[in-house]
Amino acid sequence: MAEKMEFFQSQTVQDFNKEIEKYHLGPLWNAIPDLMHKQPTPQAVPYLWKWETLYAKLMEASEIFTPDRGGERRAIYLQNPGLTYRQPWGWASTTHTLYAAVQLILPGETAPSHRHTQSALRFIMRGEGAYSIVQGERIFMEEGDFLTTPGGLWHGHAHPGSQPMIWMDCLDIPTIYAIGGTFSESYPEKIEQPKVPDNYSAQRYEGGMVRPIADRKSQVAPLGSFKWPQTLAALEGLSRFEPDPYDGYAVEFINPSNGRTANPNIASWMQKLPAGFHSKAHRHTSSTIYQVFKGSGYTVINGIRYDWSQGDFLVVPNWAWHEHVASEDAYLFSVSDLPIMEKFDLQREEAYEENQGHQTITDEFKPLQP
Ligand code: GTQ
Repeated sequence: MAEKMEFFQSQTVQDFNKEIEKYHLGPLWNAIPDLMHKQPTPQAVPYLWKWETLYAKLMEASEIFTPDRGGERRAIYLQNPGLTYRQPWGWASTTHTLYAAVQLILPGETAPSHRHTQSALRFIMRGEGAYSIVQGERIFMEEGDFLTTPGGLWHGHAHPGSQPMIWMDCLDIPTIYAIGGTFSESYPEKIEQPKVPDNYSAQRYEGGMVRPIADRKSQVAPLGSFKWPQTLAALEGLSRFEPDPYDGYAVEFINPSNGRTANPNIASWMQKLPAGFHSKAHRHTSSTIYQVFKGSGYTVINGIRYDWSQGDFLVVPNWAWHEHVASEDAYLFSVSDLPIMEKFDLQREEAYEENQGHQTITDEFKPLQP
């Protein structure tokens, strides 16, 4: 070992490393420990954004920015402090693979139709009356609804209702950027016009887990929105039985025509943690962004306690130990890059074996307030 260190620090090696740099060449012997470590060493850090901050900043944004002025959507994204300045133009995404944002649309506003290769999904946090138009279907949104807009589909939003609406966006922007797959274009008109009846797809799936026979053929997004009452009913049925030791009562939004995740690159779950539930700790190669839809509790990530309540967002980076505790009945919406990891055959999971599966809490996270 010492001999090895001596070799790396020797003048001959250091001079050579410097010398080849001039020719845009690099010595593998220097790089390999940082590139091929024993296990994932995430750059994203665990982090929590409070609802009060997100709400306050969205409201401030509404005074200086409209979808007509400047950009096209009033969205504020969550920048992981561990990724800041590491990405192009100083931007940072929420995890190394996914981007999450909160978007506010006011009555009378239109966010123009466009399409891009990035896949998107939305989870409705507050309000009602706005619609998203996807594949010619006006999908009216209500609290707790989940909407999927896989890459390549035209989508725009408009708000004929009467109260502000806020939802969570999640897209695979950093992944598509990293693999050089970015394409995007505006719709020729401001917003696409309806081609099918309003809420068409949700009506076709009103019964839940039965599909119209036409949907035996795999389609990109045969069901555009998953309504909260159906998701809740699924969780109520599930919660008559034993919870999963790590995730409580969790359901995944799926594409009914092929059984895969509703969004091809992003897994989305809704989970119920009943009051008093304390999960076991585990870790996995996928990273997760949680949105606290209802309730309160805390999550211990790598020994640090993150207290959360309604409206907060929490990031659990890849390969981080985590366990959840619910103080009152809690409903957590979450997104993860599991489908991306699965495509590379890299999904792995490990249980925390010590101390009956519970971490020792060494500190508490202090969130920033507005
Ligand atoms: O609403 O279409 O947060 O295209 C980022 C990109 C939202 C959207 C985002 C988008 C959208």
